[in-house]
Amino acid sequence: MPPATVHLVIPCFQESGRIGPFLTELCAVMHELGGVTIQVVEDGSDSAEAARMREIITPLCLQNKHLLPPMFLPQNLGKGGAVYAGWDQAPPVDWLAFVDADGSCSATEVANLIRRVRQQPAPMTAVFASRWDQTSSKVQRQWKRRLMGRIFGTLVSTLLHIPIHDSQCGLKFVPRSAYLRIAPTLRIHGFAFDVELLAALHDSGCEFEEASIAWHETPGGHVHLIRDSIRMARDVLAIRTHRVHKKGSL
Ligand SMILES: Nc1nc2c(ncn2[C@@H]2O[C@H](COP(=O)(O)OP(=O)(O)OP(=O)(O)O)[C@@H](O)[C@H]2O)c(=O)[nH]1
Ligand SMILES: [Mg+2]
Repeated sequence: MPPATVHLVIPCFQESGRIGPFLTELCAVMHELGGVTIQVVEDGSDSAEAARMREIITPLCLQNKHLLPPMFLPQNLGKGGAVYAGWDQAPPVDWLAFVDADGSCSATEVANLIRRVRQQPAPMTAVFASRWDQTSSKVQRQWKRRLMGRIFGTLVSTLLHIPIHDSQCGLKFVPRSAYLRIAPTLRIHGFAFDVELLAALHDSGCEFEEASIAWHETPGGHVHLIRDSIRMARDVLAIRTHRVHKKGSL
């Protein structure tokens, strides 16, 4: 039987300075693996940035059939909005996935997780990469981000009663059939979109599992530790309220 197919979206905002080496490596590794399409979704950066992204991606597209032409969104939707825009236009694959543009998670790690999801007899259980294994020398993050990640993970699992350690890791795989069922209910497009995605999958009966990965933080991140954490915490509260209204209780 041919391996399960995967459509891998890379959400990008102002990433021309970081994406080149990672995208090149990803194209090579996915070519070896087969059955994977990759698409960059450029999330409404300015026209100069869009031109720089075209300069990087066009030659790679010519060399790599499995790298689809990039999608340029007319305005900035947020990371979740870009991921969903890519997933909504995906070819009819078995798995939808996204990975961060900065290469903090290497192409080899992406391939490892693809091998892992392909072990499922049919796509059933969503797989969320996790940087939770604090003892692992494979996870290199600034202590501030590590701490905020812990606090946020505890907030998510406590408020939503969903056992997860790292809801924000930038590599996730979702069975396409499960996504299609919940897509009309998804409203959060910012950095907390993963939390709503997780809750919607959970409530729709789709199982999920966390998979430890290696992570080497790349400098130049866009997430502002205080400002974005406050926004994300507000989004988690909104997700909780919405769920309570829908289900009557948690
Ligand atoms: N589409 C879209 N993607 C964004 C936006 N902001 C950030 N991203 C993407 O989200 C991913 C993660 O952003 P990063 O800048 O790497 O975040 P970070 O500050 O390094 O945080 P961590 O990677 O979680 O430690 C990257 O692929 C970014 O391009 C945005 O406004 N829109
Ligand atoms: Mg990053």
